[in-house]
Amino acid sequence: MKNIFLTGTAGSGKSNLTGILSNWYQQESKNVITVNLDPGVSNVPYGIDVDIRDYINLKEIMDKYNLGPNGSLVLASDLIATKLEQIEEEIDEYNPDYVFIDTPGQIELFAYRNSGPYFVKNIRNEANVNLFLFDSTLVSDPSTFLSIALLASSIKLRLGIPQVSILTKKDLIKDEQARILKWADDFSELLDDLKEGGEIYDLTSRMAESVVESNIIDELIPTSTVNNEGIVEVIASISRIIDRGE
Ligand SMILES: Nc1nc2c(ncn2[C@@H]2O[C@H](COP(=O)(O)OP(=O)(O)O)[C@@H](O)[C@H]2O)c(=O)[nH]1
Ligand SMILES: [Mg+2]
Repeated sequence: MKNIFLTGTAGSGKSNLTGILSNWYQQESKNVITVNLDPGVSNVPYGIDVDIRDYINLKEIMDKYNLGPNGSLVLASDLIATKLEQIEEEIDEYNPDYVFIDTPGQIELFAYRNSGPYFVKNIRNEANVNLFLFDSTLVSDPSTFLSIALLASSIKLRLGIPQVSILTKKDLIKDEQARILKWADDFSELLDDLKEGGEIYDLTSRMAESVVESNIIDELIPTSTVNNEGIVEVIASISRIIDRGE
């Protein structure tokens, strides 16, 4: 099985894109399933095949350990790794070729604690890819763009698998799109627009240069799940990595 993880800041469009992409594979008669790894989610816009909430119950954790909503989410995220075997067994019943794995809204709970990276590194796979989502409503500001690009690098470091960068919700931005794509391509453009002076200039210029020149972002693919723009490009990118091993 080939695993496609979706990561990004809360609300960046992970669940929406999971729905659209898994549907596309289904329509192409591929053997595909979806896995929800977010123990705290209440509604998702697609049919879930394997659900972490069947193994981890947030309400039970709150009651049992006397925790508030935040504490129980942290504990629930830490428990994800302990359910790997059961999740794998359930996935195996479908014998899928492609598995779309929607990750928790709070990316820091998934990527910066040990459970998420453990899950990613140890789940059975012929190939893995991580789709990292840049929310276009956030990254049209240069300083936020740089911050999210650093987050993308940091996720790559934590998960250690090939990564595709996606600019979501392109229908919500207009002229800004061209600027954002320029920043992803050329750090001097980003630096110009940051207009940072003084003591922070040295920091931002080094960060911008390392993030852009290291090709962490490589290509930023603009998408919209409202009109399905960019979806074919994302699928081509996934296929290059997991089907052709590029
Ligand atoms: N306009 C627009 N809204 C989107 C798009 N993708 C997601 N959204 C909205 O953004 C919000 C968060 O999306 P969701 O998929 O739940 O994000 P997640 O927290 O990363 O899983 C929802 O209200 C979605 O309807 C898009 O391409 N265009
Ligand atoms: Mg979600």
